[in-house]
Amino acid sequence: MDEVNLQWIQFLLTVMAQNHLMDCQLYEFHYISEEKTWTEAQQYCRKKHTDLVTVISMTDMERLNSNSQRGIKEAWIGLRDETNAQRSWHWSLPGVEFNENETNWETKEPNDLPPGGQNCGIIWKDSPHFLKWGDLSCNEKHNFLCYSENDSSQKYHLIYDSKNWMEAQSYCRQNHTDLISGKKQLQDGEVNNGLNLATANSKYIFIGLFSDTWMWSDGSSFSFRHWNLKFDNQRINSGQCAMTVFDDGGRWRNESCDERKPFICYDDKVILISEKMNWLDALTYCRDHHHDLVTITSMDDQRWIQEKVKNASTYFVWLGLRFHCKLKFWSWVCREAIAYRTQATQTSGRTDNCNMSGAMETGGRHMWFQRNGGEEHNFICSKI
Ligand SMILES: [Ca+2]
Repeated sequence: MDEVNLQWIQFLLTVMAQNHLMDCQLYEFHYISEEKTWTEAQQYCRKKHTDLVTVISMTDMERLNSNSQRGIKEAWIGLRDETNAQRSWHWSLPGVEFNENETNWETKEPNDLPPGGQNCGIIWKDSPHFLKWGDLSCNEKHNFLCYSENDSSQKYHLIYDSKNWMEAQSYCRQNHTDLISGKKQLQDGEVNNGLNLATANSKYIFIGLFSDTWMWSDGSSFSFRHWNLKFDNQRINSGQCAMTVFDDGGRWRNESCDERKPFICYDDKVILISEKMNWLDALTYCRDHHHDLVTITSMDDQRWIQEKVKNASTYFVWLGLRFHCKLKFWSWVCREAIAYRTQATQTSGRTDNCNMSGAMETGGRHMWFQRNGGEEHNFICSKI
């Protein structure tokens, strides 16, 4: 195959990626205008679709807002605060999971002091507690740290306005990406040396750490929240449910679960197959029984699949990613997409081996690896 042909094929794939990306969407939303209690809505969604909707990112929120139906002002989503549920810590930035083994709490923190408890995370701006984590009331107003995903010159920003935690989160999402999240970001040299944290106007600085008792109906662990600015997590929400309010930009409000509201279901378009097969058999299986091996075209897709692969029984899970030996490039089986490449495949060897396919590790950071197509792993199919 000569150079011209190769370029032509890549061009075609890129063009198709722009036109048909919708075909590869991993989950679909369904607006139901009939008013039901949260539990009735959950039953309806589980019967006719997959479940009440799980919202994993701002991209999802934009999708929900832009597809919202005329006449529906607010709708149940799949988030519920079960009575006496266990409180757990999360990071604000989607995709960063809170890990008990990677913390930097100050001694005696988190201590959840009364009144009302302490559900939001701070760091100290100066010694002797410099950069140590603590918990604090979310209603206090402090300076805060934002994280910018797409700004290579300055990823971290100390904001000298004093805001409560929810306002700080909103500010960071509007002007940057999110509040700073995860131990790795907080240990970045740019934060502890580049930013002069001692110049902050407040003793404490809010970070993207928060704790709550809210759980998704489908059991997934996504930590994305989009509460209204008056939301008070310290109030007892026990036994309440969450809805999205469209004239408030889709921001969420807590409400008694017995109220009757329209609601949003979702259809999961991917399925984890717990059988072990080589890549080609996995591809054939998916095409016979479902649609295709899964294609990942965005960070949100990646997160959606990460949640799925946690239930796999193998160390790797096949994706619809294959190496074209003669043309020397990787592509997705879903014909349109070669656009998403940021999570570049880790190369454990040379790519001259012709039987190479892409797999995601089921643990760790869920990176992609090139694996010999003859290996047998679980895999993920997309559905029509
Ligand atoms: Ca505390």
